Amino acid sequence: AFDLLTLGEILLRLSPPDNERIVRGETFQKQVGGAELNVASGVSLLGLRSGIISRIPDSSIGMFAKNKIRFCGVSDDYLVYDTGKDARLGVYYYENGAYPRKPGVVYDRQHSSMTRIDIDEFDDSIYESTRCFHTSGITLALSEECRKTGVEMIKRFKEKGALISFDVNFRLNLWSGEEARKCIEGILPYVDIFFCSEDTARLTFGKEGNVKEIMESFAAEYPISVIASTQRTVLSPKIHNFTSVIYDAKAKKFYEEKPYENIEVVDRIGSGDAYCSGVLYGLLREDGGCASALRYGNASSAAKNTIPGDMPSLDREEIENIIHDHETVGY
Ligand code: KDG
Repeated sequence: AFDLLTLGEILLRLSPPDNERIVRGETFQKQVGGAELNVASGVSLLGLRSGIISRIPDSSIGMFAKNKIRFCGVSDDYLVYDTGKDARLGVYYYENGAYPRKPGVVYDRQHSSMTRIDIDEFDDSIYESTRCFHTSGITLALSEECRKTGVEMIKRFKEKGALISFDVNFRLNLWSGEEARKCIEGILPYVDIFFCSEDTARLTFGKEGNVKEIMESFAAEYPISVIASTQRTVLSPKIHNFTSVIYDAKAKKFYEEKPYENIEVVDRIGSGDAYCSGVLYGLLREDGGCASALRYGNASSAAKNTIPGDMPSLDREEIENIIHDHETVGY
């Protein structure tokens, strides 16, 4: 049995070493990424049982991804292998930036094995195997099949009593704001834990007011229990402040803490996913609740910014040391 199952695409991440450029460099470092895998990996490092539901090619590239997934403590029980001739793992290229040159992402993920996922490939027992199910807007945007599977899984997991967690994770290069809003409004009646940035709430959902008013407005419309929104201040490209606001919609109570200041940003990709993992861990752990969700979420995200690669890599003790320092010494 799992504490968390996530549904999402696993991507091969290729990046030139250090500050080399894609257009010029000769080598790529290979890693795996993908928003929902990053979340599962963070939750596993913090000490809960997680797994990923996905579809990958039955090839050496797929096996590389599978090995990485196992290495980070995420279960591969619900990986489906695509044996087709055109099976492929989606790829994204990431080039690190250094002021004044911006970091860059190039996607090469169309027609990946994941885009042809079929819900009938999964046994019904999956819906009774976890306390919480998480996916994001990225999955719903990838293809018709991904959307159908994502929406249907949300309904089936909910029916079997799992908590439903959803991160809007809006990507303009995958779908339009209008398409995202329509689709996500259809699943919000099933969502218990909702991650939405302030910008996305305004631009995609047309919300007005400050972050707290936005959260109250979502809670007035939908039966969401917990709403979380990250708050990042970019002081310079490589120095950020970070905190978040969490709303316990049932108790009508907001949770906030002072920001982590002057974070030395090495690679911010995956820091939103690390945040989700900390929040979910904080909610799902024994004696959990919004107060611990806030502390673990903020610390996990702040720490991820300092590490190259998509995935979190600090374990619970390391995160707890960061929380302790943040609350006492202040840096
Ligand atoms: O949140 C991190 C993701 O952006 C990264 O893993 C790549 O999944 C990815 C995406 O679709 O952008």
